Amino acid sequence: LAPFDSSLKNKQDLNQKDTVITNNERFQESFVNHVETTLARNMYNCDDLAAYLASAQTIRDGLLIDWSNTQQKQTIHDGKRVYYLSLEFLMGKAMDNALINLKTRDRTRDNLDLLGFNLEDVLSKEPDAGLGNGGLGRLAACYVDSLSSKNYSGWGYGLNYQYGIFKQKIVDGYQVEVPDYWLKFSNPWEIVRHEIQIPVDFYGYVHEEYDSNLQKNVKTWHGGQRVLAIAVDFPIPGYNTTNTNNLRLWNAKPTHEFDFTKFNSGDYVLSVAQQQEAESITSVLYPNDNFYKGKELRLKQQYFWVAASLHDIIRRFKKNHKTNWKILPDKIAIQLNDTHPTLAVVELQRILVDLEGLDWDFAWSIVTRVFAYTNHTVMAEALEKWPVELLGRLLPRHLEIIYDINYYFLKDVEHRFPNDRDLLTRVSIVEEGDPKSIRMAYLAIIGSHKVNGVAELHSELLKSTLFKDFVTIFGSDKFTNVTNGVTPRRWLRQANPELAKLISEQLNDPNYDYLTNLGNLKKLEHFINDDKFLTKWDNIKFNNKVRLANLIKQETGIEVDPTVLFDIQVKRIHEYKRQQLNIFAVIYRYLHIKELLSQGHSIDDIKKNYYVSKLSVIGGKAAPGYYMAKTIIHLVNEVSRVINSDDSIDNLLKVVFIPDYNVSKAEIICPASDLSNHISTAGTEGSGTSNMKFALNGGLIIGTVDGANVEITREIGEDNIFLFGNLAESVEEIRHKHYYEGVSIPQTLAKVFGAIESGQFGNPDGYRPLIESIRNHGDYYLVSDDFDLFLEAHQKLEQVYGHHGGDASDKDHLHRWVKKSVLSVANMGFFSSDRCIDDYAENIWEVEPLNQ
Ligand code: GPQ
Repeated sequence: LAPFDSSLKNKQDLNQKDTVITNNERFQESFVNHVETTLARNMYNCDDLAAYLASAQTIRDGLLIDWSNTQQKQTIHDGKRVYYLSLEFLMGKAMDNALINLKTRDRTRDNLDLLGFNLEDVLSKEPDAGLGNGGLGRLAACYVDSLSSKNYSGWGYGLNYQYGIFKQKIVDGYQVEVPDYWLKFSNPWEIVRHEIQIPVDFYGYVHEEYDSNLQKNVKTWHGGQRVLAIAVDFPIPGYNTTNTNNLRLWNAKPTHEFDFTKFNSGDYVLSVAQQQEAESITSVLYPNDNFYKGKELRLKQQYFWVAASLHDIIRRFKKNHKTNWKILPDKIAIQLNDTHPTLAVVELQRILVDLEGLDWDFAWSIVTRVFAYTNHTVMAEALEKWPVELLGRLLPRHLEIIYDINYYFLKDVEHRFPNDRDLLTRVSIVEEGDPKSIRMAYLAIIGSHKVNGVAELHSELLKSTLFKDFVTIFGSDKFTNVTNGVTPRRWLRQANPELAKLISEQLNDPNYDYLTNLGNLKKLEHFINDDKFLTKWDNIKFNNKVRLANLIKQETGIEVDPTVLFDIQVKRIHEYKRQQLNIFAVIYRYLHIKELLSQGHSIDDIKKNYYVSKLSVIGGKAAPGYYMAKTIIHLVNEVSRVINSDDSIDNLLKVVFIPDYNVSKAEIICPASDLSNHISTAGTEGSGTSNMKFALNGGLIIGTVDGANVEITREIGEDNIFLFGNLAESVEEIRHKHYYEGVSIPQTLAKVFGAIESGQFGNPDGYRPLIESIRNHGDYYLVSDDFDLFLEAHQKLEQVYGHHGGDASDKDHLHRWVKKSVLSVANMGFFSSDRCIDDYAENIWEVEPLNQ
């Protein structure tokens, strides 16, 4: 059996052949074959892990046919290609997604059954590919899925970290980080391309010499350390199409060129060890989210990745077009996912000028047409500013080029805006501070033809604040918006199979075509008064809550009641995302319930007149060095301990912190929410994407007027979302007031602070900085200002939810919440990442799909 048949040259041939994807016998044969050969085991000692590895190998074999056909087709077509450069790809598990996209999930389940395995058990053995921190990395993963599904020729380029985002353990209520060595078993999805080795240099010096041919001085960089980049490819299957793009991640390896003087100096072992250090470049993902930390190894990662990727891209270009540089921008579009890959701008200029001998201006006109830059945040602490000293030491020639780019840019600005020295200082790529540093966002803007934010409000804020001067200089057309989206294959079909199935039945769409035409969800509105449908819908939500209850039991030992309202906030822990606001409100609710009980109210009375029964779930990782975020995690865990062990409140309130929030857990959590929290201080969240995942799964949102909550509200209608809080336009003024007049703490919040300080949730000393940051240090995130508004929003939504599941004779009330849920889902079509990719393709990359 040869699953990969190189004679399958095109799709027509392919359709006539049986493959492991389409033929049961071939699947089973290949499975057994992989158990016996690839794994060197036999069917009698094949456990679930081995079954996972053998089925993954089998599916991969099938995938490779499409993958190799796609590459061939794209090469022959020779159209414009897109490259998405991202330092993070938060892929999660690959196998279930591959089965869904290849439409072979049911067949595989049956085949595994026959072989004596259960598909779910087998799938659960795959480790998450956690090569990202949060939203930015998961966005990149959704985008590569859509690039394939919408038939674009688009590759991702990133790093193949050996350690992805750490695993979070909770010990005595505190976060403890444990390294995640996700490659402990062989990775069946990776195709190591040992033949693709690209040397990448660091350090060294620049040599300048007169070139008599060119009749000018030329500069050559002589690197001091050389490392090899080895390509590792991951096929990315599209949904309902054979188009299978490539995600190319780099491994760092030592070169074969030994430094003999070192070796001959006697210490052979030390020399080998030093050589081996090269691999450390791709060993670990930096675990910071929305935060810049200027570490030398991180800058090395960035250049290593960018240099390898660009040389690979240029090599591919040259194969077809030799040195016909002027058509480069017609053949290549490169998207910079945040400023992390900004050195690519400099590297391309260096390749064209130093290595290919192009004239500076001609090279620069090519460079700026190739690149476009996506900004994901306006928060100052996230903006990359590399010290000149470090950059100059690691990449001496690149620093010179950056200075030249800056010189020509400022010269042009001065010419067009004479006598405005302040403007020149403000927009200079070089910040004359201590330390003197390079503003990467400015370099990215100057080196790109388009700059986009990730939601309307965010893109507007970029234009009016952070990048204001650049709008003046370049004009506003250069600055645009592409509101984020998520892939409905993973975030609906894979995460919520029951709901996806109900929708396919209801829309009379047995092929699930709506998953690539998400606007079709709109038709669900027709059934808004169909009681039978609403009941089915509601039952599915209940089943998903049971599934989450099981996960919670398994992870924390806590038993939760799936009939209560599930109120969820899962995302990275950040002061700006305001998990502290959430937990303070939970404490307030607890104190109030206790007070009502002490006044003689019964539990039933409280349920009827005050609060619905509720489970509050919080989950997320804190960056290891982020003290305040870790304090918030500790508080949540202590509050959980105290409330959950208080029998006097019955099931009125429970609190759970879910440890180690990751993509796989999100797939269980998102479908199970009645309500999810997206409550960042207005103006701070770029977009948010979990808001979309929750709403797409029929959960309602409590949120601030921030990020993509704005567009979600526009699409689903303001009756179907619970908005609260001060608006972005007031935030500056309020902060100003805090600064000059002090912060006024509402009585409600003061009660909460009092309880915490009394030691009700463990030793209060640890929480002091958290409370102080609000009470005495300016409350930068407006917790005090939004607290009562948050409580009010809860009261309002609980009036709607209160009747849910209540009096069955009152149908109107019974389904009031469920109708909002259906209306949300029906209007979420806009938030498919397919729409985003089409938008980028048309307005930024100027590429068209290569239809199958
Ligand atoms: N985002 Cl700057 C990250 O996940 N990490 C980062 O370092 C930065 C941004 C997020 C951002 O906070 C969310 O609002 C966005 O939805 C997400 O990027 C994708 O654009």
